[in-house]
Amino acid sequence: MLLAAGECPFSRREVISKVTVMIDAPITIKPFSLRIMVVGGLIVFGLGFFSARYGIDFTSANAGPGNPPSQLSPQTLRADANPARLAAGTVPDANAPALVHVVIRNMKFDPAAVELKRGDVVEWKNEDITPHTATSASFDSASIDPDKSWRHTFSASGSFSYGCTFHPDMKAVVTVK
Ligand SMILES: [Cu+2]
Repeated sequence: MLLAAGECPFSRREVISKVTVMIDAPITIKPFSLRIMVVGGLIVFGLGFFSARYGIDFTSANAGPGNPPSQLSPQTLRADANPARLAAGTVPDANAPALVHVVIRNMKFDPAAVELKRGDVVEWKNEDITPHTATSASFDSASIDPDKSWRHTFSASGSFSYGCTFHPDMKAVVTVK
């Protein structure tokens, strides 16, 4: 049988019956189960929407009225972004101990004189290629290797002259008010 372009070898009736069989055969959803799927899908969607929108946690662990919201809920994220809480974390406390840095570089303490208040901490960082110490009558770092540091808390007021036991020329002072 010869066919012209675009002509179908099946009659119209044959095509309709084949397509109908293709549509009808594998899909056997009853109206009842289809309704359940639609309603169930809407409920799941609704719960998910309200959970995301209002931070409602439907899990049993957090269902109690007194329980705090879970860590990842939007409520927690909003609370963390609260400006007052952020400000409280960034405003420095005048009474908090300060960390004062002294760099040991080119055989010198830099700065050679630091002034702090009682309770402050001084950190000596050795940026030379040889070991140094920060040693006084009341504190002694022992050897601080290159790229290492050592900290000391000054709890008493006074003037503390110190130096490096390896290099007697290296002298500096810490004054505690
Ligand atoms: Cu030294």
